[in-house]
Amino acid sequence: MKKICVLGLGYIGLPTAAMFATHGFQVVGVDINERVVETLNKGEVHIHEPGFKTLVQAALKSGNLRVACEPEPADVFIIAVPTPLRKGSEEQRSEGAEGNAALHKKADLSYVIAAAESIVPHLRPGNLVVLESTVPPGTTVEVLVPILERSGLRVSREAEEMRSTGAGEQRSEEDFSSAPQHLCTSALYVAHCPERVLPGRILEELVRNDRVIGGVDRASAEMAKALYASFVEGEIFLTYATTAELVKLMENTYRDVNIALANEFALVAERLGINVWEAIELANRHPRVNILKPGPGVGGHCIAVDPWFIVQVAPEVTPLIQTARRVNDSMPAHVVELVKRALDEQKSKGAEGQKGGDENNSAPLYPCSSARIACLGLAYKADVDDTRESPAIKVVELLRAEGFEVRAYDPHVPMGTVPEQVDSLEAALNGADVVVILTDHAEFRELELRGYVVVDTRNVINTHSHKPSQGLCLKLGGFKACARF
Ligand code: SAJ
Repeated sequence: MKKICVLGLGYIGLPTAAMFATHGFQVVGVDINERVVETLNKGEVHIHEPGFKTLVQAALKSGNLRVACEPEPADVFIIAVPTPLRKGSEEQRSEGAEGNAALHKKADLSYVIAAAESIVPHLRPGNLVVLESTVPPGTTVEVLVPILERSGLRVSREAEEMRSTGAGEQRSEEDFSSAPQHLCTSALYVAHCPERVLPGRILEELVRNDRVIGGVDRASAEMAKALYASFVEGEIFLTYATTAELVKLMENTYRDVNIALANEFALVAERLGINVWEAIELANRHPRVNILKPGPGVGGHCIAVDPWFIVQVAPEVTPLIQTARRVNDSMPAHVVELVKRALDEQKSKGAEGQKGGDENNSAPLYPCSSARIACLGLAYKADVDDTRESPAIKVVELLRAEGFEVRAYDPHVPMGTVPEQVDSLEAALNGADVVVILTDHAEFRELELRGYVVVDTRNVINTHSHKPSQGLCLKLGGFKACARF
């Protein structure tokens, strides 16, 4: 039985380890976080995702999955550790072609490097090392392979030729598959096999999605394909490692740019006083148009991060990608503007009937310090507990900085995530001057909020089915059209 050592037991490493363990492999899952290892050893799971607990418990019970804090010798090593943006130096300057300073963010590869270094003493001839973590193009060949070769083992001559000539970058799949195989028994096999699963549907997509596997040489790609074919039901496509790295980043960048376009359309629609949600629905009736949804911004550990990994390797030629990131990052501030507009609108509505109102007073109609805002949703998207890069958290922080009294509620997110968090919907809504819907959790989709002043950033309030009443609903991207409900 082949032995696999999986490094990193997070959203990707844990289900991957469990999947291999339930498909006949002997797996040791390694995490540097002792609490994660303790939790798993107790049969508990630290990640909330449909089906996770059952799968992991089955894998542990079968005896094929063990968890540990240190790696150990194996036939295959799979690295599935985080690659966040660098802290501290988040905004880094680079000089563009015309000398314009561009600001961009860079990948923190320290976890990948540490994981790779930790397996060096255990590497044996014939081992396969797979990098699953999302990384800037070139990382497998230029960062991972040199670390692994400290073991004294070498990748094949073919891989060395491809690396030294840069031939890999120009290779089509056809060239790649006809590449010669100069393999000797002491070879080290290395591949990049990026994950593509959607949080909320991880287990299903792990099995069903097509996979792209990039080898540093043909033999590495083939070895990785044989391994993943044990549970992947989708098609598996082979290519060069750097191509696979770029493919993964292109997928998420495509989505980020599309969402940025939707967000820009939302701002345009607000100026025009039309409803962008209706406009997008109609535009998407065109057979070749698929505009995604606007919202409070883009969160999660992937889409808000990965486009920067492309920018990092080619800042001068990626103005579109950089602009899309900034458009999406600017949305939380826009949500705060909508909250202020909602307060002003409500206040002026109240003031309309009052004779002798102070017409010369240009101060905001509603002083922030006295307004209480209920924020519904902290997770980055519907029906998950994940708050990484969540635009909802940014909105809470911005509202706090403006001096509003904030109460945040999210049925999926553990208490204490933000200081303003309350543990019930009632506590959040009680006395709220404005209710902001930031995440479209199932629990919020059927909410009865009539009578409240609502800012709906996710289009969950059906304004058509509500009769006019005292309430007010401002929709992101539909400012005037959905003004009252
Ligand atoms: N969002 C919008 N409008 C939309 C769709 C999404 O504002 O129309 C926002 C969401 O609210 C969320 C963010 O974008 O804040 C990202 O959500 P998502 O569901 O689009 O994607 P992720 O980050 O959960 O997962 C993505 C997926 N990539 C693609 O669909 C191309 C997933 O398949 C990847 O495996 C994952 O990134 C990853 O790990 O890279």
